[in-house]
Amino acid sequence: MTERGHGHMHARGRMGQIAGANSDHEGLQSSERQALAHVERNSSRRGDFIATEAVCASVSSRLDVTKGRPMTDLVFYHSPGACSMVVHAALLQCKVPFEARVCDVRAGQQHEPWYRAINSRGRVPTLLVDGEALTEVPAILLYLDSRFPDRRLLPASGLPRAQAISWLSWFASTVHPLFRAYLRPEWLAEGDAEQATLKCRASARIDAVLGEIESALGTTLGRAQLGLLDYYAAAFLRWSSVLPEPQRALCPALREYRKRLAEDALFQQVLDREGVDLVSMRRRTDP
Ligand SMILES: N[C@@H](CCC(=O)N[C@@H](CS)C(=O)NCC(=O)O)C(=O)O
Repeated sequence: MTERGHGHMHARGRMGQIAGANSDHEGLQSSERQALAHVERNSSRRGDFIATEAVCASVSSRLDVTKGRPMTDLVFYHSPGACSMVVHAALLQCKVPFEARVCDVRAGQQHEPWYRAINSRGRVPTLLVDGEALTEVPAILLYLDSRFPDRRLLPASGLPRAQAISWLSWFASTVHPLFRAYLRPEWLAEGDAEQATLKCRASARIDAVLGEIESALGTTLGRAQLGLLDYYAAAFLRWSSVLPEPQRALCPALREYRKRLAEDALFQQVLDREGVDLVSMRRRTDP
């Protein structure tokens, strides 16, 4: 694997391992040792664990607490089932160590001070690269693609590359905001009547974009080998489960596409790690 400009990656664990690691903290400064000791003491208490995540992120992204040597510089903040799923898929496709951390938007954690300190817009995903925040799905995907070119996240050059970026832009600038308007009408409209009108208009527009997605099946999307554009589309298919009928039911071609995504080996890892599926907004931990 080629990695442009980063030569210090080492194998490391998944979410929670920093908090759970019981080590001698060799190689850490005393303030870092104290921060990690605090996290270890409180690792079973979710609230404290989240409150200390910002502290932990900078330490954990630089040092392997079991060996005192540098580990991954990539810390990935995401929320289960959100648009961050596509970045999750990209990171797995890169086959590089990264630290996945949850900022649960359903629980409102994006508004909490510890997360605002990382991403002042209060949105997921955020990728910390050596402690520096990178936001916006297309930018993160392009960054990963240019840093790990051998992983072929996107076409390497020319028109195919530009066309793939065009789709990423359309998803981020058009499709995502339509779903946002439907799911969070209070964002743009006040009062029940205005919000109902907005939802109605958004759902009509969503119908049109779902139609475009369907038309692209077999060409840009849903090819023999699924890729990043498909993993981005997966979030929209998932969110479609809250639309009114008949949109919610999805046309047969989109249902089949969603089934393929759910069975795709790489994307299945994302769904399992996040504890969600594609046919509803439920989480596997929901009662
Ligand atoms: N343009 C942003 C949109 C990010 C975004 O809106 N993410 C949603 C989750 S899918 C979020 O963080 N929502 C929290 C909120 O709106 O408070 C991107 O492409 O990354």
